[in-house]
Formats: sequence, structure tokens, C-alpha cells
Amino acid sequence: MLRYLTAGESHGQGLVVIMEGLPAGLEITVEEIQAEMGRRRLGYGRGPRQRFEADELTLIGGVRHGRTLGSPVAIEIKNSEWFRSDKWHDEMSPAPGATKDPLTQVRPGHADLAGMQKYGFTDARDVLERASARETAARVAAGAVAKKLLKALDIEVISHVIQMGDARVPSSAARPTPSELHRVDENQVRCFDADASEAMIAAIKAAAKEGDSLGGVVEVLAFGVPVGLGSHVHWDRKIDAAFAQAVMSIQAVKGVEIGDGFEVAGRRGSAAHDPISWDSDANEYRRGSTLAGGTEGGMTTGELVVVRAAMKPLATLNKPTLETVDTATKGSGVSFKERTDVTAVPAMGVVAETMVSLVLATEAQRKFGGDSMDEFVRNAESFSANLS
Ligand code: EPS
Repeated sequence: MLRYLTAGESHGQGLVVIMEGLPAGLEITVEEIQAEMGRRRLGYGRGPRQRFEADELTLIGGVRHGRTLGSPVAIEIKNSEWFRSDKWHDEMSPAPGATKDPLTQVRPGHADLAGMQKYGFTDARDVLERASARETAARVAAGAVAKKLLKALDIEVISHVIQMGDARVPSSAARPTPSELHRVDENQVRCFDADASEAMIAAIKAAAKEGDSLGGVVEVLAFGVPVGLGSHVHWDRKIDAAFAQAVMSIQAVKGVEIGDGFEVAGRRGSAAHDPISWDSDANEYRRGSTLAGGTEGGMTTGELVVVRAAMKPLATLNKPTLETVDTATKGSGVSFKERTDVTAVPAMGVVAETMVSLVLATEAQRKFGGDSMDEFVRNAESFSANLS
């Protein structure tokens, strides 16, 4: 089974991720992981930090001569912020001491207050450093490895932004395919629809002018997923549930939809399901639409997997106006000011790709197993060849 764990704080020395359960013989390079991490820094509306974060990474273990060894893969990612000056060295030092400047005007919508109460902290920084979406850099490093594993089965996972604030891509618009991902990434907001993308940029500019933030929705598409990942037999083996948990765990995500889940709820049953037909040329079943998002009964159907994620507007504002309480005095006021992004929706799309890829890689490993890549691929091919 594939497992992974991240560690590290936003303004500490760096992040670490350890992945365990990968087969031996998976070809992976620092450059491939680096390229994927570069995609996470894309997007109009990111704050100043993204201009200097380089996501410089080191493969500490589990890879030799460009191939996994079957042992845990450990990746370290340095925080450029730590190394460019000594600004954070005292504030984030692991040595005994105390901060001179505790943050107590907690931000509504962030982890600050609940985290301080839960852990008994008096400085919101003890919470926000880990709650920060900086941690997603480590997830994306793991996701790059998971994507490489999936590529061996011809599975490709992409994403695009379909809503930013109230600017939306029309539901009739074409979806990008893997060969068109470069066009999504080249767009300033990672949107595939030219008109919607202009409206999105205008919405970000308008919010930025007022020191405000914007949320939105991304759509993750997984192509080439075989039938039978996940299972109907138990709640915690259902793959749609695993997608929901994994994607919901992304910082600031408040809603996850599989296929057209929410829209379909308002239809009649006769118009709410993907019709099944037999394609005698390809010798396989086909669904006529993607309403179910490529899953039925907690299993993949072999169709396009569609997972959408809604991100709330960031809780840190460049011009804080949200009413809050100072935890030191219990006096009312507005939340503290921190450097921040206007929106991180385009980056969240890349993180959502990562989470969907990690779920697919985990479930593919569970279904097909194998200690080496050869064995893993052979098992998957044998399953597909024997489908009836
Ligand atoms: C983040 C706030 C910003 C983002 C950061 C996530 O950081 P800072 O407060 O240092 O300006 O830039 O994201 C990253 C550093 C990153 O690499 O994605 C937050 O509060 O979640």
C-alpha cells in the first residue's frame, strides 16, 4: 500500500515528504518532480512569495540511478524564504525561546483560533505555520511520483479552473485533454476558456484593488483510468469517498463534487445516469456521458474521472476587514495583517491533481500490487486483457 507523510512549516527551513510502498524500478528524476512543482507556482493573483520560492529539492532516499528501489522515497524541499535572509531564523528557531511578537488577532476562516484552543497555544503562528498551504509543495512532490507510476498504466491526470469568484466557464465549454494541458498552464489563471479567463483576471484585479481575496472551482480530469479501482464492499474502500477526503484535505477547499453530483440531485432518475452501450470495435462498454464522474458504487468504471473542488476565498486579506477578537485582551478588532495571495485557485488545481493522482496510485497499487514496476504493469495488463 502506498502511504505518504509530509512535515515542515511555511517559514521554517523546508518541507519533507516520505512515500512508502512504491514498486522498485519506477523511473523518476529531480527534474520531473521540479517541473511539477513549478506548475503549482503558476497563476495570476499569487502573492510576492511565489516570485522567489524556487522549490529546490533533494532526493534523500529511495532512488538510485534514476529508479526507485522499493524503499521509502524521501524528498526534501528547501524554503527559499528561510535561505534568502535571516528574517525567520529567530522566529522559527527550533531552539528553546519565545517569540517577541505573538499573533493574537486571529483570522476568521483560518485555523488560528480553533488550533490555539485545541493545542493550548497563545501565538497563532504556532498553528498557521503548519496550516499554511505551503505544505502543498510537499504533496505535489509526492504527486509527481504518483503521476509517473500512473503513466506506466497510461493514466493521465490534469486540471483546469472553471470558476473564479463569480466568473464561470459555461457548462457547455470543451474540456481540455492531456495533450492540451500546456495550453491550460500557459493561461494566466489556468483556464481553458478564453472568454471566461478574461473575466477571471478582471475579477482578480478588482478584488486585489480592494485588498480582498477570491475563491473558485477547479475540475480534475483523470484519463485512461481502468475499471475496478476502489470497491463497493465497504465504506472506506469506495474510491469516490477517497477522492472526496483527499481533495477536501487541501487547504481552503470547502466542497468536493464527483461528476455532476449537485446538478444531478435536481433531476429525475430517468435523466440522471450515464447510459451504457457496447462498443464492438473496441470490445468494451461505454457510458454516453460523464454525470457520475467515472465512478459507480465506489468503483471506477473505465470512463473519464471528474472531480471538482470548491475553494473558499483566502482568509488572510491584504486589507484585513474581518471582525475578530484579540485572544490576549478579548477586545474586538480586525484580524492581523500577513503577506498573502489574492487567490490561489489556479495553484489549488495542481494540488487537486496531486491528491486525485495519489488516490488513483494507491488504489492501483492495491488492485494490481507488485514489488517491481514490471510486475505492477504486467498485473494491470493481465486484468484488462481478461475483462469480459
Ligand atoms: C500561504 C500564504 C503565502 C503563500 C503560501 C501559502 O505565504 P506567505 O505568508 O509566506 O507570503 O505564498 O504559499 C506558499 C508559500 C507556497 O509555496 O504555496 C498561506 O497562508 O496558506
